[in-house]
Order: sequence, then C-alpha cells, then structure tokens
Amino acid sequence: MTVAIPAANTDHGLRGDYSRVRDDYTLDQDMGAYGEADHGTWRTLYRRQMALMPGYAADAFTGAVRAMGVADGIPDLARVSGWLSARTGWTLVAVPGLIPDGAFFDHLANRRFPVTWWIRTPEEMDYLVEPDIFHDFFGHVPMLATPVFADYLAAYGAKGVQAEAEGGLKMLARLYWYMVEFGLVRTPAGLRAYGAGILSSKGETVHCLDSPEPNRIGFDLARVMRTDYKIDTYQRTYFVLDSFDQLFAATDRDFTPLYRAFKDTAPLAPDAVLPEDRVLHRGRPPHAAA
Ligand code: HBI
Ligand code: FE
Repeated sequence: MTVAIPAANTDHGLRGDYSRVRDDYTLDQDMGAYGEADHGTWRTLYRRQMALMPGYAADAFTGAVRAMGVADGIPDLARVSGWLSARTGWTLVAVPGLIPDGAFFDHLANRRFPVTWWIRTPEEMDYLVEPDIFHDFFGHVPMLATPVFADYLAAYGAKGVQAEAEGGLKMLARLYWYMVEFGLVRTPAGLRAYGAGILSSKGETVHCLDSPEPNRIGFDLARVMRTDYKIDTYQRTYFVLDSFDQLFAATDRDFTPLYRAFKDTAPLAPDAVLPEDRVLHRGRPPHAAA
C-alpha cells in the first residue's frame, strides 16, 4: 500500500508498516509489541519534559498530563480513550505513522486523534524525522482534554474536505503547524506554550519562550495561513493566542474567501514581520525580517 507523504516536504521513506492498516489507516495497538527498552525510552522522555513544564507549559496541558497517569510507560490508547471521551468526546486511534491528509482530517472531524504506535530508538532521543508515540501522545493528547481546544480541533478537521476542493490544503496545514504544533498562549503569569511540537521537544520548550531570536506575534488567522514554515529547525516565529476561545472563534467561519484570496500568492517567509502585526517580541537578526 503506498502512502502519499502528507504535507511535510520530506523525501524519506515512512518508517511504519502500512501493510496491515485498515481502510482508515488505523491498526490495533499491540501492548505486547513494546519491550522494556521502549517503556524506558518513554519514561526518560516523560520525566525530562515534565521537569521542564513549570513556567513553560500552559496549566491546561500539564494538568491533563498528570490526570492521565502515563508516567510509568507507553500508554494503552484504549484506556486513555475512555478517560478522554468522557471529557470531550475524543478517542485515540493507533496508526503506523503519518497518514494521508484526507484520512487525517476525517479522523479529526470525527474526534478520533491518530497516534503513531511505535516509539523512537534511544539514539533518536533528541530528534527524529517522523512523529512517534511520544510526540503524538505527550504532545497532542493533553490539549484534547480542554473542551474549547477539543472543539477547535474537530472543527479544524471538518475544514479538510473543503480545503482540498478549494486548493487550500497548504494554508490549512499552516494553521495546524503554527497553532497546534507550535502555539503559544497568553496567561496572567506570562506567555506559555501549548503546542505539541514544542512540548514534546526539550530544546524548543525553552527556546520558544526564552530565546530572543524568534518573533512572537499575536495570532491572526489570515496571517498564519499565509506564513510558510520550516520543518527541521526551531520556529522563526511563534504566534500567540489571547485565549483558546480566540482560536475556536477564528475557526468558526468559512475559510473559502481566505483560500481564494491567498492560495495563489507567494507565502510570507517564516521570519517575516509585517507593519500590521501585533508584535509581542521582534526576533533579533538574522532571524527577524530585514
Ligand atoms: N498524519 N498520523 C499523522 N499525524 C499528523 O500529524 C499528520 C498526518 N498527516 C497529515 C498531517 N499531519 C498534516 O498534513 C496536517 O497539516 C494535516
Ligand atoms: Fe504533531
């Protein structure tokens, strides 16, 4: 079965075994497939990230991680699905890795979050090309327990079919990249990270808030959808929500006018700063726009 490599502009082969997936690209998580070394990798990553969370992660994120009780080893997706669906109607489905956009959006629209079942090797502790269960579960699942974010992600998924028809997939992918993978949110205690790509990464958890290099710009839907991103470095710009309600409200509208207005225009550079931007922090050169 060939799998079109979704959105990510990579040319590597996909690691997972797609030969036994169901039509919706899901498969059964086999808890017996994990060795002690795998659970050890999970514990190492979990402890390292949880030690970093105070002062960097949004409270909603860390509260949910603790409530799920997943410190001791790779979680059983079915068990956590029971806990999660009682809160926001979301369940977790195991997948072999990245799946085609169409299947991915359909799962999100139906409140099923695809979680890669395998875990990285010890040699890949700090960087791996394709999301593994630590990125997908530790990074993405906690925010699914926050009702307004859970509603946002389902509404986001429902946009997939229309985006495909309107040639807006790249713009929709940018919204996911910046606001699901690398989003920051304002809190009374200051900026905090909630993005999965940030909070599953030791280096970027600190970089996103402490480094003077990246821009930090107030969220604006069209601005995010127009801005290109890089997949193999820390982000040059982080977009900042005033609240998760703001993200949901921005999605509760028809995206077609945005696709038509911008799908054929050149994207903005990852480090661009526009005159109309709400700039919370202007990155220091060379990463800020000249
Ligand atoms: N598949 N399993 C998986 N996980 C993702 O995060 C994912 C995907 N396929 C496509 C995709 N993400 C991106 O194209 C999103 O922007 C849709
Ligand atoms: Fe992700």
